[in-house]
Amino acid sequence: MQRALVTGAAGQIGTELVQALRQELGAEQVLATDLRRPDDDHPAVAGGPFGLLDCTDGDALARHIRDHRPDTIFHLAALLSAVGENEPQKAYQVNLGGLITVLEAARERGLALFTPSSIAAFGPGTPPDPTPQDTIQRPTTMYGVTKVAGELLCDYYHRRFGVDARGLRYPGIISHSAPPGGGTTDYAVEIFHAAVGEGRYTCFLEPDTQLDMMYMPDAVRGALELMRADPDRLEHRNAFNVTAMQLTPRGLAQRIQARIPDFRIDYDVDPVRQTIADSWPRRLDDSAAREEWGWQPEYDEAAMVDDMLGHLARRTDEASSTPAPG
Ligand code: NAD
Ligand code: AKB
Repeated sequence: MQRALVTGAAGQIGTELVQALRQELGAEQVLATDLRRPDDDHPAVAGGPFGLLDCTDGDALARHIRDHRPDTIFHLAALLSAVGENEPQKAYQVNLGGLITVLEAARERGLALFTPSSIAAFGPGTPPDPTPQDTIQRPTTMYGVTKVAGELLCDYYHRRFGVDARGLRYPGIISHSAPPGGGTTDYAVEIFHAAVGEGRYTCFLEPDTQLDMMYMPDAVRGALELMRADPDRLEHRNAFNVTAMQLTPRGLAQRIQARIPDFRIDYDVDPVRQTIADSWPRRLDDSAAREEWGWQPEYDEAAMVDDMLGHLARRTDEASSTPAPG
C-alpha cells in the first residue's frame, strides 16, 4: 500500500484513519474525500489533499482515481443504524449503491479495498455472547441488511474478479476527535463529552444493555494491519469479528464516576435504538482474526476511559486558557 483514497473521510472513523494513513504513507499520498467539505482546520482538509465525492457517483470516483492514482481505497462512507432507520431507502442507496460503485472501480483498476462491516450485520436470532465468526445473520435494520449484503458483495468480487477486498466487523467505536454519525452505540461517546462538560448525561439505552465496543486507536490499527496481512492466510477476508471490550451504560457511568465523582447519569430510553441494541451481539468471538492475521486489541475499558477523559480534560483546559477573539 503506497497511495490511498478514503471515502467518508470527514466522519468519526475517517477523521482518524486519514491521519494515521498520512503519517504512514506521507500526507500527499492520501486523498481524503467526503460528500461534505468539513471546516478548513479539520484534519482531512488541513493535513493533505481533500476532494468532494458522492460515493454513489461512479464518474466522479473515476476522476479522483485517475488524478490521485491510489492503489487502495478505504471505503467508509455510509449511513449508520439510527440514521438508516429514519431514512431506510437512502441508507440502501448510499450503503449498497456506494459499495457497488467502489467495488466496480476496484475491479476495473485493480485496487485493494477496505470496507467496514459491523455488529449490525447480526440480528435477534444470532447467539449474542459470544457471537461466533460464522453464524446466523438475519439483521432487522436496513443498516444491518446493507452490512450483510456488503460482506457478501465483497466476497463475491474477490472470488469472481480477484478484487483484494478486506473488511472488519467493527463493534461500536469510541473516540474523542470527531462526533459519532448517528448510530446506536453513540451513547458511549456522548457520555464522555457530557461528563466533562455538563457533569450529567441522559442515556437513550437502558442501564444494563451490554454491547461490544472498541477504542478508536485499535479500530484504526486493525484496519491497517488487516490491509498489510498475508492474503494467503485470510479465510474470512471481508468480515472478521473484532472486539476489545463489552460495556453497559451503568458500568461505563460507574467508571466515569470513579474519576468524576459528581457525574450523574439518568435514562430516557429511545425505543427504536433500544430495539436495535437488543438485536445486536453482546460480545463477538474474534478468534478467527487473532488466528488469521494476529489481531490483538490494546485498550480495555479502564485504559480507554483514562485516555478519553485525559484528552477531553486537556481540550477543556486549552479552550478555557485561549483568550476570546477581539
Ligand atoms: P460517520 O457517519 O461518522 O461518517 C460517515 C461519513 O460518510 C460522513 O462524513 C458523511 O458525510 C459521509 N457520507 C455520507 N453519505 C455519503 C455519500 N453518498 N458519499 C460520500 N460520503 C458520504 O461514520 P463512521 O462512524 O466514520 O463509519 C465509517 C464506516 O465504519 C461505516 O461503514 C460504518 O458502517 C462503519 N462502522 C462504524 C462504527 C462506529 O461505531 N463508528 C461501527 C461499525 C462499523
Ligand atoms: C451504529 O451504532 O450504528 C454503529 C455500528 C455499531 O455500526 N456505531
